[in-house]
Amino acid sequence: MERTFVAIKPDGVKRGLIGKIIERFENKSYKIIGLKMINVTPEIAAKHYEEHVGKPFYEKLIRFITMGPIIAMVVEGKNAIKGVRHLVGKTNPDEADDGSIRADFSSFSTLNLVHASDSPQSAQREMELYFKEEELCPNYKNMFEIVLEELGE
Ligand code: FUP
Repeated sequence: MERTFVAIKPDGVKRGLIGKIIERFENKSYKIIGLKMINVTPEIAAKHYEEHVGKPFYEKLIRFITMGPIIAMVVEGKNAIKGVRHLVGKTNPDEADDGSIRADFSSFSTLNLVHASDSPQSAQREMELYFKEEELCPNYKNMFEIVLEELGE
């Protein structure tokens, strides 16, 4: 099973979409093994988005992610990195597939609700930025795992 880092950004929290967004991941089989609400400090924001330093949208992105609390999560499941990105949808909600979170809930790239790691390297880096290993709870089975186990898979 693969792990990825997911964050519900301040717009998702303020709009009361925490439950609806988490439900999308759980419905698809992914297991939440780490979850907390935090205020992102400018220092954490700078580390998180270091690849975007110098881009025209960088300053706004940092201001936005530090504007209010986020929900930080570690999500586990089969091909979780690619699968979660698919559920989240393209960066620009107007280009995101119908049924994806960004397409269904936003029209603005700056207010696109969710962050999800884009590679195994970023997943590792971002999980370590937001979570200590002992904060994770991988020691339970969700219903998908239970049924698969019954099938002998
Ligand atoms: P994504 O991987 O889809 O979250 O997108 P990126 O890592 O490329 O960009 C990170 C964030 O920068 C986006 F979620 C929103 C912001 N952004 C803009 O505001 N405008 C852009 O043109 C590109 C990104």
